[in-house]
Amino acid sequence: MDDKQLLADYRRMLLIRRFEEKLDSLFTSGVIKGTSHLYAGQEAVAVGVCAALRSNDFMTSTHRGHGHLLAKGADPKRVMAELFGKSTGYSKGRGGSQHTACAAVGFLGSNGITGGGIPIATGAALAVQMTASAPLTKDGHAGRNRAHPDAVVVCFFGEGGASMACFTRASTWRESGNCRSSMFAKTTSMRCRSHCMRNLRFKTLPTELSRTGCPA
Ligand SMILES: Cc1ncc(C[n+]2csc(CCOP(=O)(O)OP(=O)(O)O)c2C)c(N)n1
Ligand SMILES: [Mg+2]
Repeated sequence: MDDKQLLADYRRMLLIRRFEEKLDSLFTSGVIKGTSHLYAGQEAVAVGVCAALRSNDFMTSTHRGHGHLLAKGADPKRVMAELFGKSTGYSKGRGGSQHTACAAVGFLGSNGITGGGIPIATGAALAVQMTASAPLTKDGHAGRNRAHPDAVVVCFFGEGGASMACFTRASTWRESGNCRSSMFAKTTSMRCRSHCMRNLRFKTLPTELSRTGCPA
């Protein structure tokens, strides 16, 4: 990776941090109603992964989606517009913090379901594989809805998602070669875990991964 790329990645990480700080103050002061889950502190994960992706690769997200969306190359003004419920937002202001999608950068959506991105990524990876081998149109074109044949689908999830049944099923599909997706889990230290996390039947991320045969 050259200096230019490193600088661009550092700028994107800084953009995410500043964006999240602003968002935090907007929510805590009540300017934006409701709640939001910040991505601050994890910028390097998303930006590092996105540095290896192309714009026509796909990504699924979590309830901490703004960081992923910005790392994938989204326009911060349109992300903020979405959070303000404006029609200029990526989901026309109807998705808000946890339900934004942006087809233009291959962002298949944030969502509030723990591990919810896992089945979406598995389905998208299967769709890429199926459309890649589909015949071309009569005039030799790939067709409007056809993904790039080498498209990659990346799935971000927290360690909470690794305790969900869909994680085990998706890992089995992946290992059996039924689909081609990459899964990136990040873990929260025990000290920071929420009450609900402690109630999940979950040990540690490496334990869950080894249970399914996935490399940790
Ligand atoms: C299916 C489901 N069960 C429970 C919840 C309630 N819940 C909200 S956040 C959360 C913890 C998620 O932990 P993790 O995936 O590690 O993400 P983190 O918040 O640590 O980034 C839970 C259990 C949920 N949103 N979805
Ligand atoms: Mg966690």
